[in-house]
Amino acid sequence: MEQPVCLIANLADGGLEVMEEALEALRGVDEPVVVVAVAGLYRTGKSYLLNQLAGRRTGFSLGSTIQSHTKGIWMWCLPHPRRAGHTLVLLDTEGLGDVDKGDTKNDAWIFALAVLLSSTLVYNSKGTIDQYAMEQLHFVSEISTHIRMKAQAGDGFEDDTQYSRFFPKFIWAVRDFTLELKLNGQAVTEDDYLESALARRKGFTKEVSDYNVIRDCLRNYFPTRKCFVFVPPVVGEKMSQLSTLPDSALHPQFLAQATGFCEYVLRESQVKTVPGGQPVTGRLFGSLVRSYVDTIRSGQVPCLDNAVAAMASIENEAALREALAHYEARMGGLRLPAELAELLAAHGTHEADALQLFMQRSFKDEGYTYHKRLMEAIKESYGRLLGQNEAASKDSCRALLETLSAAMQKQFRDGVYSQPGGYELYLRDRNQVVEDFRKTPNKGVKAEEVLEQFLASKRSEAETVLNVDKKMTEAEKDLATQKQTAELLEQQRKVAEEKRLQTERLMKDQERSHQEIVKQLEAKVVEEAANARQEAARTLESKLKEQEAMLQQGFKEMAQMLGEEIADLRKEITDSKGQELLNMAKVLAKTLTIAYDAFVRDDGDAHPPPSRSQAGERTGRRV
Ligand SMILES: Nc1nc2c(ncn2[C@@H]2O[C@H](COP(=O)(O)OP(=O)(O)OP(=O)(O)O)[C@@H](O)[C@H]2O)c(=O)[nH]1
Ligand SMILES: [Mg+2]
Repeated sequence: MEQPVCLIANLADGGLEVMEEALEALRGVDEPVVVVAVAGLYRTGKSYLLNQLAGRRTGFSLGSTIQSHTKGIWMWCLPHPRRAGHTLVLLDTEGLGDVDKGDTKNDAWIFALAVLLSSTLVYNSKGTIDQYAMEQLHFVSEISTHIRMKAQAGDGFEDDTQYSRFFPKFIWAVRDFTLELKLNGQAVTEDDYLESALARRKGFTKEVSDYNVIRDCLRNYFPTRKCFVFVPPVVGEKMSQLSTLPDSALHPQFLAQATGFCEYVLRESQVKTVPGGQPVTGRLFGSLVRSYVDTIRSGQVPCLDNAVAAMASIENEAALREALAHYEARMGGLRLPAELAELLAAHGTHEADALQLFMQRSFKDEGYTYHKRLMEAIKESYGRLLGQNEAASKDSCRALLETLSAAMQKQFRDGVYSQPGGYELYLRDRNQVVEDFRKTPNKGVKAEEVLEQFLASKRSEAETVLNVDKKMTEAEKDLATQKQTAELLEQQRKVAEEKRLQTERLMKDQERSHQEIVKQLEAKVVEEAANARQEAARTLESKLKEQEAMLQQGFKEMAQMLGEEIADLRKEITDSKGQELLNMAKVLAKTLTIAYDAFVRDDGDAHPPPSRSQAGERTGRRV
């Protein structure tokens, strides 16, 4: 993307609108995305800082007046400079607190979206982290009215302990910071500075409680925190021409600080994930944006679970279609009639590939609904193809027999066989046709059956020739008739054998298909369990840190509460869920396996069962 585009427009009436152009661009991004959003008060150098992160002097538009400049949320997708195969998505948000706008509700939505969409959230402010700066972050303490985790919270209260699992890393960027980083005469780091600003106060007065509430929320919701301070990049009037100035004109300390900030953000920002640990690609990111904004527009509070479910259903449907199209395209490339072995081999390969394609793309497929639908669709398509292959085999065998027996047919019409010794001649020619037919390759799965029908249809013809053959005695004629019956019975045996072998192969292949499904399901289960464990492990680590800080500051009760959350997380991680799921996968694979016996009817035809009337016709057929 050469330039940033508007992702979410902020309409004059305060409503939000997702821009189609941006969604279109995201649809083309199949890579996982690392999303860095910057939010904060208006006119604090947010857009400028993001351009630094993009490694460009221009990009996100800066304003040089006192008027708020960026409107809505802008997006810039760039190849990630540090991680091959990843896309860096930078989100520039409209400045908060613009008095002209006077709409704090709209501000709250912008902030909530920045939280929901990013994997790293940079909060930008100017001066120092003082009480005023903290108060500007009141959106954090109001977040539970703007973001829900679950569609239905049990007791009507949002369980905000869950936020920390899914919220982004939090970075506080303090601009125009000109003070010395010292506390009580001791040099401290930027992170110490932030943590000291977030320290709780003891006491039970309203002032103390107000003081603590934002700090508690910040610490609890954003367990991974970092602080960067920046001196002013230039002094005086040059500030308004910042984007045109070369690096050499900037304060060296600012340059060093900006480099440190960019290094950290690019190195530490994670791929955006959603509950369950599913990595988000550009395409999925687009559907998240759409789902959140649509919910806000409808007057409701965006809910993570709902958005992820909506995103999963879109993606699973697409995964199903993609996998089926792959299977059908590959199977459609087969030349019919094909021998069964060739068909089975192709089905085996393409079914496994289709499954893999589906597994790679699908996620949160509750009840394996989409997986089942895929298997059903493959089964239907496979059944159709087996039927087409039989029809093609029948057509080509019939055409072949017609060609091979054309000369014999003419001789019959010309009365060549209606003379003494004609029957012997007739038999010789017919046997030659059978021999030539058997020698011809690529006849497909119905060769013996069509040959049986051919021979049966020739029986009355043979009897006519036999009856008029004056050279043969009545006893010889009886013997010839018996021989013919025996030959027909032998041919019927061959047909039955042909069918038996084919059914056996189909059934054997069912076991192969089953094993393939088990293998792939198990791999998926292991991957999903690992994602969930990683998600829990990350949360555990930060909760432990927080607990230690609370103990050090003497807040035993809070540390105890954290202890309960920590115990739950530990249990979640060590749970044998993985094994349970593996067992479930095995059971499930059975229901997902194609039952090939459904393809094999009484008469051995390999396609979906016929209607009742058709079935009657068939069973009524006698040779
Ligand atoms: N004092 C100061 N000014 C800066 C800094 N960085 C950028 N500016 C200037 O501040 C003005 C606003 O910068 P932007 O990056 O547009 O600020 P913003 O926060 O995106 O503003 P809004 O989009 O209106 O919210 C521009 O003239 C910049 O050149 C900084 O670190 N300190
Ligand atoms: Mg801006």
